[in-house]
Amino acid sequence: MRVILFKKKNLFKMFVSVLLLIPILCLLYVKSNENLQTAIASKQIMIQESADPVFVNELGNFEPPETPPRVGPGEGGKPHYLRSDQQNEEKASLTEYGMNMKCSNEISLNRSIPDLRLPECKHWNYPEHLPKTSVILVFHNEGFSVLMRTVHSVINNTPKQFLEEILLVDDYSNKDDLKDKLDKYIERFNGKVRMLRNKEREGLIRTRSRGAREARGEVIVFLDAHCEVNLNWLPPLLAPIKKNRSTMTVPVIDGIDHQTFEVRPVYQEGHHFRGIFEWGMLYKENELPKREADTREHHSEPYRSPTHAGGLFAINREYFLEIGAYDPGLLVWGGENFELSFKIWQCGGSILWVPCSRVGHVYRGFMPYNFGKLARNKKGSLITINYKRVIETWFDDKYKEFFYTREPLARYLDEGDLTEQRALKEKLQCKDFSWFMENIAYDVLDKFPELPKNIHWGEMKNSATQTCMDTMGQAAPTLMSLSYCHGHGNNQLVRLNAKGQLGIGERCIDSDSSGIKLVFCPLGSVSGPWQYDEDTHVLYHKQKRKCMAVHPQSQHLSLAPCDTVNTYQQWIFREVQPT
Ligand code: LR7
Ligand code: MN
Repeated sequence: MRVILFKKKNLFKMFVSVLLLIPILCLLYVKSNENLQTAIASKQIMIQESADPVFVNELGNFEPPETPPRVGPGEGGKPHYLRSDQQNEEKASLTEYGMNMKCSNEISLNRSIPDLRLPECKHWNYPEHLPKTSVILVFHNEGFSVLMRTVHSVINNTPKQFLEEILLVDDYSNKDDLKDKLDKYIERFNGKVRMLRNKEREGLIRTRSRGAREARGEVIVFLDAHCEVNLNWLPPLLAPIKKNRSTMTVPVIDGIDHQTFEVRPVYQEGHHFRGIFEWGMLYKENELPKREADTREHHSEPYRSPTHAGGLFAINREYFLEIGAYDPGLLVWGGENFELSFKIWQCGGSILWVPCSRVGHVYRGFMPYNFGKLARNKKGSLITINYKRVIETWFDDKYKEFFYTREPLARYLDEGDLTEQRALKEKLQCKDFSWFMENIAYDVLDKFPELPKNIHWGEMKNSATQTCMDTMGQAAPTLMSLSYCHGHGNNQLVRLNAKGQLGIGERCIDSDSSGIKLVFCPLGSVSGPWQYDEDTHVLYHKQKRKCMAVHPQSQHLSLAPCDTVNTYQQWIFREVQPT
């Protein structure tokens, strides 16, 4: 046995070395605190290597160590309310950004948000080696603090070894604080955060394709510039891509309130939804159909989805470029989510939604920017032109008709040259749309059945008042009104189909005791109560056995006993033209 005897001299030596050690230890402590968030996230990767994530039944290596909860405005994802004397500034920032930037500015860029994952998610082990990722944030005139909170949240919640870079692509913003101040700010990330700037406004779609071309990671993840990622968000997105490079993965997108920045789970726990569409190409979500649910073993495992909302997803970079990135003919905003989804599915890839990856997104109150020169001030029709490009490329004739029935003015719009898109479809030997509808998007027709032809569409003018049916921009359920016939369609574009459904946009017209109303169409049905008499021009309600009428004095719309010679009950449909 060795006995160590401390001599006085030795004791002194020890004392000196302990003194020297203290600052070193302090330094290490500070350093490790800086890296704490990253370390927490990295802990969540598994020890054993396997291309598939493994589900372990005991609570494995996934619980992050308890840290004292942060305190301050908005911490824990709690709503942050401003004082009443700040209301003017609050309103101004809402108008400028479509979200309460004044509120955001008071919340830490490193704030904590609640872990919204299913409890089961803590039991998944992900492969230790996963592809390195470029997180691409394209932005146009975003608020500085919201944009930077997105960056901080990615840095804080992403295992370092998987993050190649965060690539910011500025789509020609003109706000001062997004220039030098931003360039200076990102220096603190020591090259991890890189900036590209467009020389002119390109719109989000082209800007993302540019980001993809210039990114350095094997995988790219797109996020909107107002997101906060949740605990261990990235490995669950990367694992399926590692297994199959033509799989695109989509996180579950939680809500961040645009006024208070409260973080709220998007679904009630235990429910899964997937992305579908209606025939006017409005994006919808549908509870996971049994046919897909039945293919799964664990409640928290990824599932197939026909499409996605657009903003947040991960994909192998080279694969994205091989399938042509986004169609370069799509302008600014809208429809690119469908283009990419149809292309992926029809050309041999797949889209998985990943319940264990969760990201918060600020849903704005309204869109604060215009579409710039590219749109020639025609917002509405620009999005419809994008939809038309997408359906003319990917739909079969039968389905194209449903789109034109639901969006009659689209026939007149110029979708531009599709030669290259069709050549790409040929080159990649893509399947037709019926295959997609039968095998992947089989729940679409349950919710939005085949559309019967329109008997009439256009503005619907009353013969007595010479005014037109108009929603006045009100959301359903609301009473319908009459107003000056402007001939532009929009809120006056009424369609009557062969099964008696009277619709405006995605809504329907029906009647109750308060009058003629704009209502939600019954899901899964395309028929309605109306019958139009081509000779007398009255609109007959088959169930209530009355006719649509205008009250001569109040102009109120309601049902009245039919009187075919009364001009207040006569309606003339007139087709309109796009403007
Ligand atoms: O001209 C533009 N240039 C840009 O760089 C217009 C916008 N942008 C940026 C913008 O700063 C933001 O970072 O592009 C991103 C998306 O724009 P948003 O946030 O104004 O769009 P959104 O959230 O209202 O719209 C959804 O639909 C779009 C259709 O083109 C995109 O696909 C968005 O990414 C998409 N957002 C989401 O999917 C988030 C979650 C759910 C929803 C809706
Ligand atoms: Mn957004």
